[in-house]
Amino acid sequence: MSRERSLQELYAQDPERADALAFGRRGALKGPALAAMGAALGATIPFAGRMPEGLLPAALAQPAGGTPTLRMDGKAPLILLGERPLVAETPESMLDDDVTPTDKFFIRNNGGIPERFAGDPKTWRVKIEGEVNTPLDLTLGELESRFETVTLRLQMECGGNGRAAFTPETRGNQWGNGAISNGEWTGVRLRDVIRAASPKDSARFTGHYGADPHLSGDPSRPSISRGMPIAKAMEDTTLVALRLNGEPIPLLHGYPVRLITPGWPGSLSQKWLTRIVLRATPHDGPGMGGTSYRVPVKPIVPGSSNNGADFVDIASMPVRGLLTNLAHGSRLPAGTRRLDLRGHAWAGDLTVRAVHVSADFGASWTEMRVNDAPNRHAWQRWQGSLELPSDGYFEIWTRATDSQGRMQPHAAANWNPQGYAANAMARTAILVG
Ligand SMILES: Nc1nc2c(c(=O)[nH]1)N[C@H]1C(S)=C(S)[C@@H](COP(=O)(O)O)O[C@H]1N2
Ligand SMILES: [Mo]
Repeated sequence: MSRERSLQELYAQDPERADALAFGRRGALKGPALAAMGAALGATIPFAGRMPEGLLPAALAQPAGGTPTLRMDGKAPLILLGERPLVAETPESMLDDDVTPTDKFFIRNNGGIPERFAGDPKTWRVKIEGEVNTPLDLTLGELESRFETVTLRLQMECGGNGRAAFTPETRGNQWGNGAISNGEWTGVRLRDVIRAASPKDSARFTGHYGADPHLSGDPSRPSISRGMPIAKAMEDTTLVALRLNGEPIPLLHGYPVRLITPGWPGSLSQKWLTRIVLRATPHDGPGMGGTSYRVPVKPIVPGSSNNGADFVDIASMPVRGLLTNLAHGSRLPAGTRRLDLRGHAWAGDLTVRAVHVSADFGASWTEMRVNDAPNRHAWQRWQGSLELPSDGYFEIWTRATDSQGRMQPHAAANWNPQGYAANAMARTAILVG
């Protein structure tokens, strides 16, 4: 590992020399340069001959100097991406549980964190208004007594998950693959609440409001206020959630009530929920329109500027799989030839049909077993084993396929200015011996 660091250090100090050492002048890793890099990694690279040209080994594609860590009561040591607003990512190896423990939930705020509601949570009010015949102003106590309560495991993934894979870099939090959670949520169905308000025929979209203050301090500005087509709001897995993993929702995650809109960008899961407006036209709050949570209909030139005119709102998130029982950068004992692997995979509104793993830079793939989800919109467990030919440096590539046959690409596709919906396959570097 110390020799691995030495090439990383060389990259930090003298990137040109490091590149020449690792890749040679043509940007391909070959001959003596390859041997040099194998030595720098502290290992041979048994499948080096199958490495695509110009591929930067995942072990080296890490920030020099490490990443800052969140230190907070009640939260695991997540990767701290920003303090104002507070944003933190879950390392992939912390996502091994079937139900994500609350302390391991990633954190994404766009504004401040509101004061904890001091009153009895049953007296918090949520309004349903707009294109309805019977506007509602209900306390949480009334919500719970009027509507059926359900408990479901639901994936919630930030629209920017995987953003760090885009080239050129896009603006926003540089998420790896860990802006995903699969909690056990208890609440009432948004559908039942909307029906109780007797929506008019003109009610075709929602708009959501929460109690978090805008970073500017201006009380009239929502920090984020997104909305969705009524069909998604009426799905029986879209919840007005009151409990997470059997407990009141922690303040950071929306206490005392939030939306959970699984399978679509996490920004539709409004925290600290105060109000839902039904609308005849798409919502226009902060986070709607332009290039916000929108992707090009036809691919655009990566790095080009664009006002989002030919963009569409992201609906269902794309397929993704994670390897969760082997951390990136793990070192295994010499002689290890069989890896027992497991992880999770999900595909927005769809299901996952297959997960394959490769240890030879994608030249060959081994199919894993994929379990059914316990309920719609929960992620799926996959597991299986993989043989290695020798000691050395390997990358385990994990690639999921959705129920319509779409696979994760090798690199982040459909570049867009704000870097949404990147679902490049996961790469986990390991050293055997
Ligand atoms: N009120 C409010 N709700 C919000 C946000 C926010 O900033 N304010 N962020 C959204 C985004 S972008 C995501 S990805 C999820 C993150 O939820 P979490 O912090 O509980 O993981 O909350 C969503 N709901
Ligand atoms: Mo997000």
